[in-house]
Amino acid sequence: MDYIDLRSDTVTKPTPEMREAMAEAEVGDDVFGDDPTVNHLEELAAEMLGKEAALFVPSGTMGNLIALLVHCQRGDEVIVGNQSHVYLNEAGGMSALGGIQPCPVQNQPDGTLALDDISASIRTEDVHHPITRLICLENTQNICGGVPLTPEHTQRVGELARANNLFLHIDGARVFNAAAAQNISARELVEPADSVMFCLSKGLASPIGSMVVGTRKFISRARHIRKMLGGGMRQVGIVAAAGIISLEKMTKRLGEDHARAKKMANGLRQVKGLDVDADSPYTNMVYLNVSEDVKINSNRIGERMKELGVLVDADNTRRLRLVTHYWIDDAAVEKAVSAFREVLN
Ligand code: TLP
Repeated sequence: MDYIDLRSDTVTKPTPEMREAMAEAEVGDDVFGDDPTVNHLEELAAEMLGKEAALFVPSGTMGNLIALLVHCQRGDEVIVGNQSHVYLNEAGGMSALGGIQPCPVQNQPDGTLALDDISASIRTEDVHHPITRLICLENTQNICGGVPLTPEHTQRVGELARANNLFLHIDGARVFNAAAAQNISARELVEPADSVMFCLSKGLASPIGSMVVGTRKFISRARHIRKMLGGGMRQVGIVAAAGIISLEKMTKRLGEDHARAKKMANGLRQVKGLDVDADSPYTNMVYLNVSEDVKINSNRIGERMKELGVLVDADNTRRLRLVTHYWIDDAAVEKAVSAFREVLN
């Protein structure tokens, strides 16, 4: 059965054009720097993000970890959102593998970190204190609704970082969604950042892979750490070929996913028993709650939806996130809304 899969945009399978490019990709040993397709992808990513250099990495999690390991020494502290992926969903890698301590600051409902909160979290010079080294932003901010951070906010955080001799890293897993939603370039959005990680394997539909971008010096250190983590890959142009299509083509169509998320949210607002968040969606994520008066639990909702051909990521809470992507067309949106209506009746 071909499911309508709304669990995440990570589920996107490669497009037929990607599969063709992958089959025909020119390859070489990328650890030797010999893979022309990877080299092309890295140049393209650096160019599009307005940074000097880029590195192809297996996952967003490894990309964020590499960036943190380049910027920080053991015992350093990183200011992160308390709802950020790097803090909540990366298996504690920064502490376990880097000896880096996260300093969580509350994410505001709009995904931002309040400048006063950041300032208050920067350690003073004191023999007792860890050294604050880095501020980490997430754009789009996933848990806060897939909300895009504005270039103005990013600029202000960048200024604060510079004034305090700190680095700024952006977890831009979905930075092209953030750019599309605000009708600006990703390059403009990440201008104040020293490093950015973004994913090819989410809304950009590649099967695998993320990119880390920054200065040449930063990327050369990052390449070393990628090897240390076991992320040096060989004839990986096979995968990078899809990444090139992600950057050249898929970045231009994300508005369609955002429009379909809106259409889905509007449809679900008519379904009794579902409370779609007031401002949802900002990009490709619809966030909603199952109302308290619905007696069936969310696990059961997930099972029933699956029987009707729709996959949703339902755990035991009443909160649901539905994500649109390349493989969700208008008919899929309509089918998903009617499946919810049937299950909740
Ligand atoms: N996010 C996944 C899950 O891990 C939650 C998802 O379905 O949204 N940064 C952000 C903001 C992310 O949302 C994710 C993945 C990552 C980093 C990690 O990327 P991968 O999965 O490639 O390691």
